[in-house]
Amino acid sequence: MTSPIRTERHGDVLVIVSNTPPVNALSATVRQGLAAAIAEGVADPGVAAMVIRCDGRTFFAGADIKEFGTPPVEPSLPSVIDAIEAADKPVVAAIHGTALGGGCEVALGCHYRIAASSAKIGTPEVKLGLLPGAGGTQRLPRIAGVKLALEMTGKGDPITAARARDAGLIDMIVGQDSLEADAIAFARDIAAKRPLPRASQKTATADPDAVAAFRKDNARRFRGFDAPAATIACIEKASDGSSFAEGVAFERQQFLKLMGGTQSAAQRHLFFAERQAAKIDGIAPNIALRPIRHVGVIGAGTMGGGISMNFLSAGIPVTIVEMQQDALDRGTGVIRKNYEASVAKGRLKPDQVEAAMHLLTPTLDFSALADCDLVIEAVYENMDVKKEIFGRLDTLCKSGAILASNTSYLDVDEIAASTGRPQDVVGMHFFSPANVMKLLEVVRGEKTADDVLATVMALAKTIGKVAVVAGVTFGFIGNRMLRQRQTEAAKLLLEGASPEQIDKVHTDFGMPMGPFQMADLAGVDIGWHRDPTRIENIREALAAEGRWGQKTKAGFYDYDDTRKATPSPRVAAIIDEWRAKTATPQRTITDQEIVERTLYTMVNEGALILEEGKAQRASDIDVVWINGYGWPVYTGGPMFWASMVGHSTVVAGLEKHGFAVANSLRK
Ligand code: T1G
Repeated sequence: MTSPIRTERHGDVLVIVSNTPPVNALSATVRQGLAAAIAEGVADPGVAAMVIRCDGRTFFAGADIKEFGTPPVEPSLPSVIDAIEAADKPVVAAIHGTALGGGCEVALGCHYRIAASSAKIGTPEVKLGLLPGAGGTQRLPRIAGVKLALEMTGKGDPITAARARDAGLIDMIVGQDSLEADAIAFARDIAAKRPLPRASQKTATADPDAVAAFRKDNARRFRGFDAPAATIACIEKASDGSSFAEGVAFERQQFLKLMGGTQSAAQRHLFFAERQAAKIDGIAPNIALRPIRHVGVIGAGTMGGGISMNFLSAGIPVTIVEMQQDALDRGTGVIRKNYEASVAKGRLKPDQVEAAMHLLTPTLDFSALADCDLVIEAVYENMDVKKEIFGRLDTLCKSGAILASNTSYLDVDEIAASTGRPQDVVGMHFFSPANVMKLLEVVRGEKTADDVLATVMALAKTIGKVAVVAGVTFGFIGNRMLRQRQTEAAKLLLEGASPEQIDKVHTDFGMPMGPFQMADLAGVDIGWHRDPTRIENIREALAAEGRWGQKTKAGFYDYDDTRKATPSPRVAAIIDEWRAKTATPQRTITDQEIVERTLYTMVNEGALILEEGKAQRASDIDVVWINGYGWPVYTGGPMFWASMVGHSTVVAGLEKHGFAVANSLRK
């Protein structure tokens, strides 16, 4: 088998090239090839310096994640990097694309690093529940200091080549197209320079204030995760006077502990699950897509405005339609306000806001949608209104236009049937706030054409969304499962649990909030029939009293001016009234019962959704809950979590409470 590593002599410079599509992952054969090439360069008297570079779209994007959990194959990455650093001739890393994880560590093992101006460098291991396990936690602070090392390894986001140069991580930035030539020239220039700068021989200055501040500033972000604390401990070890060897030994120990843990298994599962979700079973990956150059949005409310921002931010012109001028002005005003808020947070520049707003055409004229390639309807949830709109779009829009509904649970096939072109109709279920939430449920109707589905799935990536294909079923994937949780939560209230107890089980589990905190945020009056004289359950009793949630400073909780929630004696009284009214026997509800009835039932519903073919794969359901509902990342999503808990345990928990169990969970 030919090695993915080749060497090329450019005079007295040996260029070591990796060619391992798609992202030059540092698999066993790559490591073997690298070790052999370095040995070749060291041994060859005609070689004065070496350059390591990669073909394809990127420098090494890290260890091969697919190899994790399989028996280790020599040489290990740390030993390859140690060999690079120990070489008695300069080794220059020539970086393009993204030098990530083990790829960044290879670069840190080199004596010099040059990068193309668009390159990025980073240590994203923490996003896989790991830490840089090939010397990165020891070399990075020795070169770039404790503060930047904490940020890079603790948060996992890559930094630009310019920032890396300013931090001393990159020695020179060169043009995108001249990387190899400039690297060879650079290597030749420094070939005779000694001593060789080896990161392992540098020292990192302790910075306890930075460590303390980093821990404090990110406490909320790191809640529940194991990897950040381990990473910070390694950075501290690198700057507490320990030797490099002691630091690396500590790093290895921490790394192996995380690698063997459930959190990393969960986060690695999600890494591949998110990439898998983009694939549509039964449709060729190279199917011709429909061009989307102009998007129409119907409704300038919260959802319509947020949806429009996604396209504007991606440079795609949007025509937004409303019925009333004041509603239109309010909607476009909110869009600008949201953008300006991003400027205030330093996430956007003012000219970017103007560029985006320039692409927006607000109008009261529905016929302005005639030439759109995609029209997204985002009006309130009423089937007759939606069918009327799609009927008008059918006669108005050009042939080949994609007609999408942002409904969050209505029947997309019924909507499609109100047109003469159901093959062009699809659901695009955004999550609120639509300009922020990453999830997009793409609802495949019975007649939705393959190229329509594929076009929308590809478009999702363009607008920075994680898209998942869902079938037509009430509430699609996410909301259908959520309904199980909400239904059981309401029953548990009647039987003896309190909103606080139920919510605490969910927040302890790692959810951002529990069912009742979520109801108060979204609005207790959502879906309410608005008749205060007709009260059929606790929720309607609250709504009838104007307890609509945070917006009225009273819902299942009472809220002060800072929106801080406190348990409500009035709600406790209402609950007691309903317990009496429904003659529901009271009993002590355990936290475990709450888990079984509110989380296991969601897993069960997920299994039914799969059995009915309304989701392509279990991992898609995990992607939905992680990106749309804040399910804790370190558990991998409901279906992965259930497999870790054990299906037999889940089945037993469901049967204990008399639930009909999905067959697939019994397997
Ligand atoms: N290992 C194996 N496969 C990988 C991979 C990796 N590191 N990175 C990407 N792939 C696959 C991916 O599954 C997909 O496959 C294809 O490549 C394209 O990826 C010791 C422990 C580089 C920014 O965390 O962030 O080093 O679906 O769709 O959007 O300290 O991939 O086509 O079959 O994502 O252009 C650390 C992970 C590893 C970086 C490109 N490295 N990769 O994004 O393409 S741990 C990472 C990415 C480590 C050391 C430790 C991104 C990308 P398929 P893609 P993209």
